[in-house]
Amino acid sequence: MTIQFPQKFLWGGAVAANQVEGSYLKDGKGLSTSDCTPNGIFGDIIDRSQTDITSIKDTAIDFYNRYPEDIALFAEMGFSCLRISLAWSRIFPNGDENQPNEKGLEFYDKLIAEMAKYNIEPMITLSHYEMPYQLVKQYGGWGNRKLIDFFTNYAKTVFNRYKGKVKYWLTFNEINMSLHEPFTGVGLARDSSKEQIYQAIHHQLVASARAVKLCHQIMPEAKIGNMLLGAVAYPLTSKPEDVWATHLENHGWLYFGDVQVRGYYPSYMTRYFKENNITLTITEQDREDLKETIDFISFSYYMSCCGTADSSLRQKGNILDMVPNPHLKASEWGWQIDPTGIRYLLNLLYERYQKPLFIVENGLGAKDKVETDGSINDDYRIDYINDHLVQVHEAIEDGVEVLGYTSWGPIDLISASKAEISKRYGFIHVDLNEDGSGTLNRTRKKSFYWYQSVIKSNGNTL
Ligand code: BGP
Repeated sequence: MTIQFPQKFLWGGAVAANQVEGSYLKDGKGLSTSDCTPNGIFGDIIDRSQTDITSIKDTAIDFYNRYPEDIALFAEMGFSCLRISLAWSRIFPNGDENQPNEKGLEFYDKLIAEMAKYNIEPMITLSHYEMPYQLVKQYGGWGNRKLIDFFTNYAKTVFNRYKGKVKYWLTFNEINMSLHEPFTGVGLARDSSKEQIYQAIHHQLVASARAVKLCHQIMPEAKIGNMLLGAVAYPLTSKPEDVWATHLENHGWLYFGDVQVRGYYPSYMTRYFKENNITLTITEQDREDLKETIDFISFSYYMSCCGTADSSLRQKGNILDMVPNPHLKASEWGWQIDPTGIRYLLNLLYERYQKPLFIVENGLGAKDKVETDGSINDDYRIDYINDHLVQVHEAIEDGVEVLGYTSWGPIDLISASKAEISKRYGFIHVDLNEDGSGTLNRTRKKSFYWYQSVIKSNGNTL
C-alpha cells in the first residue's frame, strides 16, 4: 500500500525541560522535584537545598544555551511541530508567588520565537515530571488542595503570555504515572497510602480541568489535551480470569482519560474506591470544574504488556511493573517492542472517546556506537520507528483521527527513569558521557536523514 499521511499531519519530536535544559538554577529558577531526584525518577529523593551534590541533569544537554542550534537541526529534518515543556520552577521558583520570574519567561519567549522562525508549531506541556520543590516541602505536594490554585495561576500566566503563539497545550505528562511513582507525579512520599495518592491525583485532575477552562477562555483558537502513558495490556492467556484482570488493569490508566474526556469519575472507580476503603474529598465545586473537558488526547507509547490474575508474574519494568509478553522481543532496557500495539491503542482510545489523538512520545532507547569517522548507523532505531509509523498509518486507515506524531528525544537527552545519557533516543547525537564529560557537540545520525525523508514524503518512504 502506498503510504500517505493526512495533509495537515504534524511531524516532529518531543523533549522535556528537565531532561534537556540544564542551567538548573540559572536566571532565578527555583529547585524542582526533578532536581531532587538526581539519579532519575526512581532514584533517591534528595533535598538539594540542604545537600551539596551534582546531577547530570544540572547541565543536561545544555539546551538552555544551545537551543538555536538544536531548533535549526529540527527544522533541517523538516519538523512542523516540537513538543517542549516549561519548567514551572523557572516561572514560579517557589510555586506560590503571585508574580512570575520574568527571566524565566524570557527564556521561553526566545525559544518559542526561534521555533516560529522555522514555522515549527510548539506544543507545550505545563508539567512534565516536575514541579517547584518548595511546593513539596512547604505544602506537601498535590496532597494539598492549595496546589490547584498555584497551578491555575501558573497556567493563566503562561496562557496570557503565549496566546496567539502556541496552539497546542498539554496539562500533566503521563498523569497516570503517579500511581507508580508518587514523588515525581504528585510530590508525595513513596510510602504514601493509596488514599493519599488518589486524593493528590484528584487535585491534579481538578487543576487540569481548571487549566482547560482557562485555556478555552483565554485562547479560544487553541487546543488543550491530556497526556497518558499508554500502558495497554493484553490478556496473558485466554483464561476468563486473566481477561478480566486485564480489563481491570487497563482501567487503572484509562480512568484518567475517562475523567478528563467525560468530566466525571467512571462507576468502576467508585466501586474500586469503596472496595479498597478509599474515601476521597470531592467538593461540589470540584465536580463542576471537572466538567470542562479536553479537546484532544495525547499519549506516549513505548511498549505493551500483559494482564493476568496471577500477580506473582509481575516484573519490575522500567517505568511500570508489568507482566512481559512471551511473544515479543525487548530493547536493551527490557522494553518490549510491539508496533501493532500502537494501532491497537489508537483504535481503543478513538472508539472509547471519539476525540482526536496525538502521539506525543514514541521511540527506542538504545546504546549507540560512534564509528571512527564519527558516523552512527542506528538502523535499530530506524526499524523501530518505521514499524510503529506503519501501524499509525494503519490506524488512520482504520478511521482514527491522528493529529500528529512527535518522536521522543529527537536529540539525545537525559533519561527520565535513571538519569542516564547512554540510553539514547535521538536522531541527533550529543557528545556527552555518563560522567558528564564531552564536548556537547551535536552530530547527525543515520536516522536523521531517514526521518527527514519520511517527513518530506509525508510518510511515503516508510
Ligand atoms: C516517558 C517520559 C519521558 C521519557 C520517556 C522515556 O515516560 O514522559 O520523560 O523520558 O518516558 O523514558 P526513559 O527516559 O526512562 O527511557
